[in-house]
Amino acid sequence: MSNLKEKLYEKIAEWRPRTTRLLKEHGDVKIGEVTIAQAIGGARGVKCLVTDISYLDPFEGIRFRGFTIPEVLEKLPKVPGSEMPYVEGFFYLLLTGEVPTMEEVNAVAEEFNKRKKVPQYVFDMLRALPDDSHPMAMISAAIVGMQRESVFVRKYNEGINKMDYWDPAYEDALNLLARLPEIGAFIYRLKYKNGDIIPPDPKLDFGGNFAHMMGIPTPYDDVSRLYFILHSDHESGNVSAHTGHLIASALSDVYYAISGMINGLAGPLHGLANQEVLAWIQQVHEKMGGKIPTEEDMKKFVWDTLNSGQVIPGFGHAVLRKTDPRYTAQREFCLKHLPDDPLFKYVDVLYKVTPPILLEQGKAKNPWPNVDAQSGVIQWYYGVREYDFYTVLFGIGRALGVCANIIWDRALGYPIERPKSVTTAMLEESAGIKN
Ligand code: HAX
Repeated sequence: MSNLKEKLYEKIAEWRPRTTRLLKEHGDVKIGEVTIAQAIGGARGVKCLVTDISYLDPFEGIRFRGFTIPEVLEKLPKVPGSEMPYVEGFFYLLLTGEVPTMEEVNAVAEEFNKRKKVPQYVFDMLRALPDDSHPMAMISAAIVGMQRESVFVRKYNEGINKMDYWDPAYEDALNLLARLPEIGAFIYRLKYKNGDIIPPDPKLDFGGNFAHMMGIPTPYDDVSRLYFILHSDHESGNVSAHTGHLIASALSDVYYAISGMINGLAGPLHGLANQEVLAWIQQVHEKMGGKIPTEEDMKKFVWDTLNSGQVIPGFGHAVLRKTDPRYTAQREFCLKHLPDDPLFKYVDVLYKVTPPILLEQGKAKNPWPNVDAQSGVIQWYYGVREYDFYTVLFGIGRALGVCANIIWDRALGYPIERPKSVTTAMLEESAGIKN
């Protein structure tokens, strides 16, 4: 057994009695009430999911296994000569809750290395897709195309004990994660660089290899590491994480679940907002004839968008009630590495004018920027200007968190998810009104 799997095995054995006890002895304790607004309004704030991988406080932002973003960036072992930690070490943290030693990071890197060969049929399939396929549709297809390789399905068909489901789920997750950087970079080079593919370098880490295959020099390796870490997880209720959890709850394997979560991430109100931000800024740029807008100019663009019934992409959040610390981490990177970049200046002006306008409009519960407001700027600066591709980067990162969740879901024996619906007439009856 690998180091990571052994550690996970110990953690699962420690954790299972906690879940069993809560269910058996305290299953009736209420943790919330559901209102009509929540039932109609997308289950906002309804507490009915459990995860120990990350927790999102509305005012503090995300903590991964109890660590804030600055703590994660500070505590995890760093790639020599880089500012950012190994993605491999971060995955170890997500899965086990412990900060790994350098030796443990190397063992995860070795695991990924062993498993990272992408089958030729995936490339053939991607090449066969129409040229105008969206990169999110391409990566989703590539992932589900590999479903035939699922260890979970094989073991399930052999009659594996329910208590051991987590083990083949772990195998599928590691096999898939190890391949995602190459698949992502292949899609980029196929679609936007005339199919001039750069082969992987087995000596490089997850983020470093991705940057290498994208064909972008350092510090893009650090950008990639930062990006994959920041986007990995945002507790369980967001569309992508929830979709992955839901699909896997039917004991559909990791390939089905991650392909599905990618499809949810591809919505403009969720992960696709990062490309929407760039598209929006591009429009402003054109209207301004390339000039950096003043705050007064920018206010007019924001109001025009709102008055035409559209949202300002990159602002607002279903849970957060302050500036997203993932936005702040990227802003700090920009201040250090690209403070004079014109696009960064656009986003900066947008940051100054948008929250007061959203407050004045009085609709958005959170007027502050989210992760997607800043991420495109960094990609653009380092040469990834094909903004349709940005959500693929988000998806590779998000796969780390969703895979970690699925492994733990199986380890703790979470059942098939099946909330109950009611009819409008039942709601009216509960409210004491007649139609
Ligand atoms: N611009 C304009 N209006 C906004 C807004 C924004 N950025 N954010 C929220 N609103 C509006 C909503 O559309 C809603 O209007 P209606 O009452 O007319 O339906 C109202 O304010 C109340 O919405 P809310 O309760 O504050 O927000 P929700 O929980 O319903 O939705 C969203 C959260 C993130 C979807 C929303 O803020 C939004 O559409 N933002 C812009 C898109 C975006 O940036 N998405 C990425 C979010 C982060 C993420 O998941 N990344 O993957």
